[in-house]
Amino acid sequence: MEKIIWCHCSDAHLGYRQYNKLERFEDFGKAFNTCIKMIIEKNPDFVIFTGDLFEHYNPSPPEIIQSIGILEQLKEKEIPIYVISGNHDVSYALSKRYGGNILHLLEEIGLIHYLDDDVALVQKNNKPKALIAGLRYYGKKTPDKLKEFYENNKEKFVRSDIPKILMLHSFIEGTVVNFDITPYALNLYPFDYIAMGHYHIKWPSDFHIDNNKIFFSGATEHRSSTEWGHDRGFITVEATNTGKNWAVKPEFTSFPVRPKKIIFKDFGITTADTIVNTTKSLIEKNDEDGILLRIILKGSIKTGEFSFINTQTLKSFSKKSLYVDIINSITSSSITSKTEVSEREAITEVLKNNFNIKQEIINDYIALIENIMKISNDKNFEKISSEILNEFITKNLENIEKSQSFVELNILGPIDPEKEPKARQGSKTEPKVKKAPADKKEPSGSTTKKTKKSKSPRLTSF
Ligand SMILES: [Mn+2]
Repeated sequence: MEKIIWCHCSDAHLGYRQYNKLERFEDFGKAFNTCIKMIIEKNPDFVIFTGDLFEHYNPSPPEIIQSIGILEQLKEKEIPIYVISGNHDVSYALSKRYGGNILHLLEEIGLIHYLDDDVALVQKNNKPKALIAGLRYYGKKTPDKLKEFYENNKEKFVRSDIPKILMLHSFIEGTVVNFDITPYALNLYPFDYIAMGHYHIKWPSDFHIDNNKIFFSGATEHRSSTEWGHDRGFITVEATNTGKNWAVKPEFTSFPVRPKKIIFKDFGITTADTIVNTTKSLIEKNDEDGILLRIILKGSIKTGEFSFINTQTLKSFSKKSLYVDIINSITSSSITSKTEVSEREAITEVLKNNFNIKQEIINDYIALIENIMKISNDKNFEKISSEILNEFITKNLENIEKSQSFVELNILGPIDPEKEPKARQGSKTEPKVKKAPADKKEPSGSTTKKTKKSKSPRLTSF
């Protein structure tokens, strides 16, 4: 029986200089390079890449050089790669004004096949291998644009002698709350495999669901801390002709990236001294060569106590980590910082996004706390819930640490993917870092985000 094999990867975000660190720029290159090298080992007929090759739509020369060095390896092995744009790597307004973009450049020098609302017939030794449709990023307009695109190209999709693939850079229902298109809408089209990008986590978590044809490979590095703990990798798809259509068998291959670690500490009501001393020992205990360390501090400082926590001082306790991010959610107990409603929302976010717990179970959990509040006559929702939750989190962290991955505990507010920051914002190559002497560990004061109380919502960027 004839078999066709392809690999699917996505969201390399080349050029992302996270935390203003050159090492992070290199990390994103290394991750994508590892991905391509491992793909070559699979010897696929072709590769598909579902958007956000670059972090910026106007990549700098080093970023372009990096991408060429990686993609050249596929060209050497004569493995074609089909690429669509994402919301990061192409500005359609500028592309229109200049008559082209960075993906056109890579196509011009023969490194990629750029599908911009286009259909390509993949051929190997003059033999057709697959039909690939690739859409540009349309966000909420995806359902309409896909319909229009399909109508315009209908006659091409009649054949069934080769697998038919659709590439999209969109959120689907089941990944984020604010999705662009439903699996139901996608399944109306006669594609054998729907390759998705934009959501940075492998989806579905179980690839062996019957009749599913929609897959996200996830990003090749962790772009946001909300992705920490999720494997980085690519999908290898084996398609076999059943006579009527093509049956696909996807398999996920993961590869290592820079290790990350997240620590959550709820102090309850305490003093600033305790917070500083405990955090110091927490950092010293978890400090490891080259890791990204994220520390989330929660609790409140006793009324009347000195209540200023200097996150720069806390960061300086780390000697080995590449970067320490401290999320200071410590409040002063004289101020009621959160309403009961926002506490319930915060807990819902933690359970839903980090532990994949269903809404109904969360509702039960919140009802349970409310019952305890009634019985114990304690009106402090935050105190009761964090006691229960902390035990849960501690247990989970142990399990997760064993498997060398870590969870993000999103306690700071609801995730709103709509409010993603503009691609270019703040991540421009800062001369500050370049000038800093190599032995200087931390350009002081430059990158600290001062988290004011616990109100500021955490953003998930894709
Ligand atoms: Mn992305």
